[in-house]
Amino acid sequence: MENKPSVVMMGLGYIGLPTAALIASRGLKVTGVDIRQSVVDTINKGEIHIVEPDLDGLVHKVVKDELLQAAIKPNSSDVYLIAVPTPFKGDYEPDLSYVTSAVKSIIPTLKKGALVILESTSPVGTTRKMEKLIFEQRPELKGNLYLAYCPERVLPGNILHELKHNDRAIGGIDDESTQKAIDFYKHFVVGTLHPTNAKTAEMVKLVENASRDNQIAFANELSIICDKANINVWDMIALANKHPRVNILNPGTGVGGHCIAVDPWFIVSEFPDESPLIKKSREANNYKTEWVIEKIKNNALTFKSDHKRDPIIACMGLAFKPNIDDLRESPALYVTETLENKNFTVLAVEPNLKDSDDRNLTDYKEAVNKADIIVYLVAHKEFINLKTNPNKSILDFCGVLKK
Ligand code: SAJ
Repeated sequence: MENKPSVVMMGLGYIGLPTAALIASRGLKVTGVDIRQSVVDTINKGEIHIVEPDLDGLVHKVVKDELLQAAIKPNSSDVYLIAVPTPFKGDYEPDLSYVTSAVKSIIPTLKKGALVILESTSPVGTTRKMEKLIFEQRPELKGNLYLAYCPERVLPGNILHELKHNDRAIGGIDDESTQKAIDFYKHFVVGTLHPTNAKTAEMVKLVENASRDNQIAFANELSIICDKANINVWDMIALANKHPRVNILNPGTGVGGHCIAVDPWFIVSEFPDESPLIKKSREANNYKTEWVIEKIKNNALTFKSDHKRDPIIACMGLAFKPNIDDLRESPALYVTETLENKNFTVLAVEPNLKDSDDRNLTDYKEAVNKADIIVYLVAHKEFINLKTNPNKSILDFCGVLKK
């Protein structure tokens, strides 16, 4: 029988919990650690605290089978995975306090031959910092500990499938660490596992999201140029994309979510002189959202001078991307709230949110009937082919009318 290592997962968020459950479903004993007692209690009941398709059934099963158990503190184990948040603080500086505190809490439990893998999005050099921190307190482990960085790259909404099937870059602090980490991921990943070093793996993760940010910035800039030139940007991009080697992405209200709008700053903050393009892309995508707000305001002012009254504005979509209910870093939400704060009469529409405690939502059909100005901010499926009065002013910032 193959020897299955025991695993500690530090952080039971939207990456840590699905990963812990998937590993447990392969027959490995996993202790999931989270600093929130409520999360620990929920998981030990076989329930979950995040929204992700199919995760509830899987967690329920592995907890019942006693393969996954949640706890406040880590225990001694063969493999440690760290999947805690790395937000940014102040002037776009990465905040490594969660990673540092997770590492500090595993240090007393480490035994010789243990493998520690960092999965959290991290600035280049973080794995080395983690190594230093560990050996400062446990010098006797030098030469007897394996350390690697292996970023996750899953898409929320499809996490369980992508965790198993996506390729992964795995970078150890030395070749033995890389190989140990690859052997471990083979327990639950069927995608190809690509060996590299820790620094490269750290940069790979940041660059994936910076690359997408840059490509979206290009599309957003085109949308502003085309607006001035009175060209339909969606038609233009569709035609340009007929070229066999051109693939322009979709312009929109801006870039949201907790990854693409955040990770590029980790490169910029560390390499400020070398990253003007990455920084400019971030700024261009943020600017696009401000530009959208100005467009709506100008439209509202024109309406007011024509009709001698304030218009009702329907803001169609609040989520950060189509067909989800996630409002994190959402440009559409920012547009809607900015208009509300400036005392415009706004009907907020988000068909993916049933009822919102802190928000007054309007049904999408009712909103297009009542509104004088209809603003499409997110290309939700409900808005495609939605019948509207052709005499109303319609602003489509997400190309939903072209779908
Ligand atoms: N967007 C556009 N135009 C496009 C595509 C996207 O404006 O053509 C906008 C979306 O509306 C949204 C934002 O960009 O506001 C990001 O959406 P997304 O679906 O592209 O990405 P996320 O943030 O849900 O997930 C990303 C993924 N990264 C890449 O595609 C490079 C995912 O693989 C990562 O795992 C995740 O970030 C992460 O955790 O880093």
